[in-house]
Amino acid sequence: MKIAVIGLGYVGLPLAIRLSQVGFLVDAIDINSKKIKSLSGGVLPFAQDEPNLEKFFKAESKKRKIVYSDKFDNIKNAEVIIVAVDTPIKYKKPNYSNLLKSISDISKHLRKGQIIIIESTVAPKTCLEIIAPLIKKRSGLELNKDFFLAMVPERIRPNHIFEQLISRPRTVGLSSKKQNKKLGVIYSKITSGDLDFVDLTTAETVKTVENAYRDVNIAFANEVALACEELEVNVWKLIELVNKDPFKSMHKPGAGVGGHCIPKDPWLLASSVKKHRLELIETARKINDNMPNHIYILIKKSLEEKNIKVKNAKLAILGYSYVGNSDDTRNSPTEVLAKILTRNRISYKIYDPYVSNYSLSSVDAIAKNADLLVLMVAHDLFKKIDFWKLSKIMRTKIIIDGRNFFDEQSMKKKGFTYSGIGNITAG
Ligand code: SAJ
Repeated sequence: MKIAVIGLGYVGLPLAIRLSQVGFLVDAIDINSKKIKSLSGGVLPFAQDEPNLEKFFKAESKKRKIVYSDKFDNIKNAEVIIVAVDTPIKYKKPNYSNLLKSISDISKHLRKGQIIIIESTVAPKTCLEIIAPLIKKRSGLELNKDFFLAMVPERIRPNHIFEQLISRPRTVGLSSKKQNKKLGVIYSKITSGDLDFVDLTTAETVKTVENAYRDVNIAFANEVALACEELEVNVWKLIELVNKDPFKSMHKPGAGVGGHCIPKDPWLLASSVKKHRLELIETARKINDNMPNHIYILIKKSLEEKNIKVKNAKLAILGYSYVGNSDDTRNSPTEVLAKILTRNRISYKIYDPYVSNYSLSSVDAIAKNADLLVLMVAHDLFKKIDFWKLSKIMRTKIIIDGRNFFDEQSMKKKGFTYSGIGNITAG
């Protein structure tokens, strides 16, 4: 069976590789010709440090079962077409421009009997109310008569892509039960996890709700952290004790919620629910989006306690990607903090070993003569920082820990004034 994959990003490329691994012929399509040239030449255009991605990519390239192309002509030979293009939001509403362009391009070459699978995250009812009508309009083909539609939301996280792709359960939404068997054949080869067959809208809602669930839980942890700062309780100790109850599982407060899933999917869900205001979900988004600003408040507080004028301060910021040990900077909380600092004309330098724009520097270089070091991203590499050395080159020794990453006592022993999200030691 030949399968086409449209959109070769963090989801589509690993999926194309996985499909080849399990024996399918794959037409891997992306409109970015530079990316296609790189892939066809055996060079990964991104995420080289994703575990196994480079190894598996090169192994499958040798088998020559994946054809990389920036053209849609070949999809007529595919039995199944999987769409994995990005579906960002703009002003809290879905921005489907890439998705609809892909669907239109696919429709031009669609033939009877094909199945289109959407793995991109979309708002509930998008398949039935936007995608299916667009396919009919562009191809003249009828849903469930000439073509079938499926919604199988991706469930992978950067740094764990293949580990999750081959094991996570998948929700398989279908326009017609007639395709259960064929989708079952494909996805049972991709993953050993359970396959749950549902309708299209249920599948769309499962994906957006699971990320809204995570966002609300993170927001709860963040709100408790703010309460703990006022109560002068260490939120990390508090969470450890709360989670000793087997029925509790508090998430981690932090310097912000970034990435391409969590900040976006709650708004996709909310965009489809018209009659009921999703107050808790929308409030959670506001709490999480405010965390970089809260870091700024902690920075100001720490500087003032040392009688350092904020406008004269020099800051060193550790980490720019949205999550530890990743080069992915989408919705980076550090980007938000940097904008706040710039707006307040505060001098800062950023170092992130994973992000090319910020990897040419070093911890020492940004810490030299700095007054305050703020950790925004929990890169394992930062565990190796020599704070004895930093204590000699920084002008003032202040640490703001945005991820409960450093050991408070160890920092204090080295002469640093330490505070962090949910952990404000008096004075
Ligand atoms: N974060 C917190 N506190 C937490 C967890 C995360 O502040 O307790 C922050 C992170 O620092 C990051 C952001 O939230 O900035 C997102 O982190 P994430 O761990 O949720 O990572 P994502 O965005 O890659 O989430 C994906 C999601 N998977 C899919 O959308 C398919 C999410 O549903 C998964 O739970 C997550 O991966 C995972 O844990 O696998």
